[in-house]
Amino acid sequence: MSTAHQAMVEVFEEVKKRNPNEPEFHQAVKEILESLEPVVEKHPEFIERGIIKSIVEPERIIKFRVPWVDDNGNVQINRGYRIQFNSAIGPYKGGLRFHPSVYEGIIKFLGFEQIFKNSLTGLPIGGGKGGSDFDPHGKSDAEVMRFCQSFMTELYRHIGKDVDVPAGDIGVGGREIGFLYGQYKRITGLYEGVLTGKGLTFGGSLARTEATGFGLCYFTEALLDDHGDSFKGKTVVISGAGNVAIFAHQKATELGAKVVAMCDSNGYIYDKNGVDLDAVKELKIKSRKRIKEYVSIHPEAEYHEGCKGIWTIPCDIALPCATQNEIDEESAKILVKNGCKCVCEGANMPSTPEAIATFQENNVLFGPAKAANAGGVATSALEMSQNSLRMSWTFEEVDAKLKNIMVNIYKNISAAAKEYGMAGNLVAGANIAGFLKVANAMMAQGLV
Ligand code: NDP
Ligand code: 2IT
Repeated sequence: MSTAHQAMVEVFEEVKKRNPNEPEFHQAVKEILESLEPVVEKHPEFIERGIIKSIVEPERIIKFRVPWVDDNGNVQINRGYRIQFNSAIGPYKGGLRFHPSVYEGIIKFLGFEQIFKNSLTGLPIGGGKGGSDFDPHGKSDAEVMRFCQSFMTELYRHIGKDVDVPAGDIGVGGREIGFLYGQYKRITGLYEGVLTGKGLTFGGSLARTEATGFGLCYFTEALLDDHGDSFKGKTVVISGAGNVAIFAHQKATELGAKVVAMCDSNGYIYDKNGVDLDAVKELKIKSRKRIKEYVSIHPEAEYHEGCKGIWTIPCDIALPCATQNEIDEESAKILVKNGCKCVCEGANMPSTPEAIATFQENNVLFGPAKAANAGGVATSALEMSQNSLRMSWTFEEVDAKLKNIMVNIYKNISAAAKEYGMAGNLVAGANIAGFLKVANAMMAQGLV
């Protein structure tokens, strides 16, 4: 057994001991440590100077009570989190997730992955993530507002435009960011770019709403292009029907593909004629309804309860854009059997380790989340720049920068994989390229 391997195993054992019952965090850490073995073989100083041990430990974890009153006058108590994971290359940056499944382990895995993703963007942003076990489904706008105000009443003291800049994630979109921003401004009196994904009338950036889905398709197109292929004429399955999924559909379609299936947390729709995006936008963005209702607009389409079945629909390209671990080994095998040639991750950690191994063993082109979905946070960083300049760029300017960033991410991770003798393994390439910049910054700054 090599010393590098032994050292990584020891760090992983310590992570499991320190963070018990957090399987998602363990999963994210294990993948990174495995990818970094060849790096620490070449650079033992990353072990000797404690960089590996430090990078898996958050700089700070903030955990707080969020009391609010529902429309019936009942007191509700939720739990809020902000994990400020790593500030070596810039202020903490990452979304807030409001979903009943949120607990410390989810925020920790997301915050940890965010360090490497943000590094890959090439922009000066550290890694952080936050959220709550609050479920916005079925809540009135007034309830969501009271919840957001209470959440920010604690969070405001921990964030700031040069300190920590939260944004959206599952369950947190334009409405929630607006309420959070209003409360921050009210408490602090500061009109500053403390959140991204803001409305266009108060400091938001054009193309931020579209950025993660568009960026995912720019990345996928770069990967396909490197293999002499493109989206043109391809059949695509996209899970989710939220912010990322909707704009992935829009861009994939613009690039010549046909999207035949989408889902929400209850079930999936299959429309062999191509999913009508305007209908999905109307249902999921405007009316906050269930995707099931798509079939009342398009009776020729099918609706099936449960999400897993979406991966049984034959496709050339799969873009998981819903949630973590949504593609397991069984689903991956079905995708491969049905001829799927490319999987790029819009969601964070949507494929289990076994699913990733299945894709790699079968030569499926695989774009990992840290790289493929980095367009959202990259455009958030562009929003921060515009706020600092007190200027706003046009949609075309932001979109062109986004595209350039995604193509560069593809080139950089591809080159890193090759440099470490794993050509084509973009999981390793993303983990290594993302790590090196942060690790070098940590070394230069000394023990902090
Ligand atoms: P949204 O809340 O806008 O949409 C999430 C979608 O996924 C909804 O359709 C939701 O269904 C579905 N979904 C959520 N949880 C589950 C579940 N447990 N099982 C099945 N379906 C589920 O979130 P986003 O589109 O912003 O986020 C989607 C993914 O992309 C997440 O993994 C997020 O971390 C990641 N991401 C988001 C970025 C962003 O900029 N927003 C940037 C990078 C990554 P329902 O409508 O029923 O709730
Ligand atoms: O996972 C992610 O990168 C996001 N949810 C976006 C974070 C951000 O700060 O824009």
